[in-house]
Formats: sequence, C-alpha cells, structure tokens
Amino acid sequence: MDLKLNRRKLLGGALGAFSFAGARSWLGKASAPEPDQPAHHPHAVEAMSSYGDVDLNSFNPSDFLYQFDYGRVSRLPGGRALREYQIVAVDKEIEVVPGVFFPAWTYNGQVPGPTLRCTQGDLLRVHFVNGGTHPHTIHFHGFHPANMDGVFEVVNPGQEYTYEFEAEPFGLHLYHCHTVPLKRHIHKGLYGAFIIDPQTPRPPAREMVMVMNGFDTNFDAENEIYAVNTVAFHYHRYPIEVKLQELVRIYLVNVLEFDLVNSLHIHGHFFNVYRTGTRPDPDDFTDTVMMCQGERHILELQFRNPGRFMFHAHQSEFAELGWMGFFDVKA
Ligand SMILES: [Cu+2]
Repeated sequence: MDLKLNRRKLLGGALGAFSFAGARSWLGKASAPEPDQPAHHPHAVEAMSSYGDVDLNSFNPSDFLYQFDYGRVSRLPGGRALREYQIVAVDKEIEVVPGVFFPAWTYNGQVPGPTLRCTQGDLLRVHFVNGGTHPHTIHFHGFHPANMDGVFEVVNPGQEYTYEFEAEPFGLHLYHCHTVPLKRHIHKGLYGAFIIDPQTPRPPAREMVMVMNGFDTNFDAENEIYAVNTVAFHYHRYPIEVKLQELVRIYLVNVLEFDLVNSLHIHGHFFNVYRTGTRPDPDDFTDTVMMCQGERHILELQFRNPGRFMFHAHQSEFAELGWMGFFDVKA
C-alpha cells in the first residue's frame, strides 16, 4: 500500500479514532506502556485528540510557554550587559504523542530548545558543546559577523564553539542548527526561539512562546504529527488560561519542516501582528496569520469574552494531526 495514501487515510481523521497499538506500529518506534484508554469520550470535540498523556516530567509544554533563558548576566566596563548561555546538543528520545517517541536531536535535552532572551545592545556569548553523535552548529537569526553564523564552523561531536555577537535588531528571532542536510538537522529538533527586547520595553503583558513544529515519525519526509511546542494536542488537554481583557503577547515562530506553510488562527478574536517584531506599530489586524519556515511574528490581543476559544493551524489537516488547542478565558 502506498505510504502517503495510508498516512492520509489513517491519520487524516483523528489520532484518537484508532487504537494506539495500531498507531504505534504505524508511527514507528514506541516504548511506553499502553495508556489507559476510555471506551469513548463524552464530548464530540474529544475525537480530535489523543488518549492518555505524555510524561510531563520530561517536558511540559504548559511550562515551556513561560520559560525564558536570560543567561548569566555580568556587567562590562561602561555598564553594558554581557549575557552568557550554555547550550549542549544531546541526542534524546522525546514523546510527541502519548506513547509515540521520536529520536530527536536536541539543544539542552528539549525540543524546542530554551527560549533565549536578551535586550538590544547586550553582548551575547553562547557556549556551545556538541554532546551528540552528529556534527552540529547554532545559526542565529539577527546581525552577527560571518564567523558567528553557524554555517562554516561545523562543531563535531565532542567539540565546542563560542558564538559572540551583539544583540540586534530587537524583535523575535530564532536559532537552529545549520549543518547539512539542513532539513534533517532542523526536523530532528535543533531549534529554538530567540527574543531580543527593545531598550524601551514593550507594555506589560502575559507573554508566551509558541513554536510551531512537526514530526516525521516514519522518516518518509512527511510529517505525521503537528504541534505547537512539540506535544500534539497538549493545549487541548491543558488549555492556556488567560484573563479577560488582559494584554496577551504571543511570540510565534514557525520551524515546520517539509510543509511549505503553517498558520495560526484564533477563534472569536482578532490580534495585532508585529511582523518579526522589529517595528513598534502593528502590520496587520487579523484572526489568521500564515507563515513560511523561519518566519516569526509577535501577536497581541485581549480576549473580550470568557470561556474556551480554540486556536489551531488553519491547514485543517495539521489541526487534526495535533496542532490544535484552547485558550481558557477567565472572567
Ligand atoms: Cu545539526
């Protein structure tokens, strides 16, 4: 049987609609015990989900939303901040759907890697150790010298490299491995968000990071699983709580491999789009934003009604394969 047809047929409906024994043999390697499975779900929307849960002690997407690595800060002569970060590439199996494991290559043992955050004008020093089994680098988006670009200075297993550059321009950027074959090194998990704050801070808000990604679990150069922050349907199981009328700021990065575009749609609301976060004024006011790999936007909105509002990729197939969740707006 043709694998692509098979994937569409089996997974195009709903992950929860077929048994996980089948899913596991189909999706490839899986080593977790069978999760307890209810006979059926009480709500129709539950059909667009997955049963059981991943090991949240290993990686919890609800925590990841709010985790920022500001580095170890010291002051240079004149008062300028020096921020030093430690990044180690590690091979690690990660759970992307309950019971489905993906043999990832990670920065610091997690996918996405830590969200690095600093302020425009800081001096950044990123100490990179390759503890993995393949050559890797870190390529940062933003301004930097040629030898800090993470393309030619390939870091072999067991080796180290220190990237040093000034944080600019302010905005929402990303970092990822730039070793060839690039699509393999990226889709295996070597990427993260990189926020450079403007020197005049943005207005106070509930800030969160969403990295849109996907996983090719059977290595046929197509994604079987789609997500924001790695775990399919996580924010469906654990809706993101926000307060009515508070300012919400989403740092949205697309690193999805293999598919040409990705998107985010929020139900019942419109948001301001700050393209790449590099300008003070919004570029758009909409409810759906479409992005290529490497694109990133800052979104700002205020929820005007309490209750649960869905957010998902507006490629319906991606949504049904994991890239879907809820905001839970508290009055
Ligand atoms: Cu790599």
